Amino acid sequence: EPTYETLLVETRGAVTLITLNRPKALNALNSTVMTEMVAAMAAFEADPTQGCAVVTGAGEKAFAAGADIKEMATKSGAEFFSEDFFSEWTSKVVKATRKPWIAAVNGFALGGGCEVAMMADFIIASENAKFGQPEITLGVIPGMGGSQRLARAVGKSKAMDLCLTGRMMDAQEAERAGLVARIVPADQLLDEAMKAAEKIASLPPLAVKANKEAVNVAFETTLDAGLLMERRIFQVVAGTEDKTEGMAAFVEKRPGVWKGK
Ligand code: CO8
Repeated sequence: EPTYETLLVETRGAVTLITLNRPKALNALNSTVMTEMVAAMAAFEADPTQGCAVVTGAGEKAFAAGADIKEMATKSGAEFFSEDFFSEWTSKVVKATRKPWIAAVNGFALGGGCEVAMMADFIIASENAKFGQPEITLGVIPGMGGSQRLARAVGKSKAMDLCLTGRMMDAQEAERAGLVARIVPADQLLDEAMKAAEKIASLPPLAVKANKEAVNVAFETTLDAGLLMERRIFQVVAGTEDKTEGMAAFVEKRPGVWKGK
């Protein structure tokens, strides 16, 4: 397995565990993290033995406390624009990844940290997780989806509240608002996230990709177009060998054996 400067990446069975690993900077996201995440997610996506990934943060304190402020402090507007700073999170980490990945949020998920968590297919939070978009306090706005994905996840009022005041919300508030799928005790976070990922990785892989694709359509289009897409995706997976096997296994009261075909 390749080694990274800012990530720990390990495969555990069919699950890839990616740990953001700059604990002294509360796992702040710099250009190296970005480049390495692109590589690690591409490797996960390309590896046929891997079915799901978990992304978490090193240390007790933070998932990620945002983009690296020290790196951004001296960058000019023209540099942000010419580099199209951090656009690859969306194009390469999110859009190019058809397999699911889970954010296991173990502490602060602020600014870019909250935004990376929202790029995951879902969030499992420890009870001490804290979410926020404090960019306003730095004289800027969210730049990796915080104004867009957060508004879609929790609605306009709470997204405005968080972006305009820069305050943090705790795991309970985030779960009530629909940002977080589940809250678990801090010492069980990784186990629970790995269990969820193992479950996903044990299911028919084409159906897994199809389910992810279908739910994502809901964020991109009208209800009518989305319902049509859902039927079409259903009709595609209904033609797989895994569908024949899954329905036969149900009738025969035995577990299915998946081929990914
Ligand atoms: N960047 C760089 N270093 C950081 C960051 C960060 N985002 N967050 C924490 N650190 C560093 C601190 O500087 C400190 O380092 P040092 O020991 O060298 O001084 C170390 O991590 C520990 O942090 P603290 O001492 O501050 O720890 P506390 O427990 O006192 O506080 C907090 C924890 C509340 C999380 C605090 O660290 C904090 O407020 N961090 C910044 C949070 C923030 O503002 N995040 C948003 C950043 S902006 C952003 O993400 C925009 C993304 C869009 C970019 C794309 C543009 C197109």
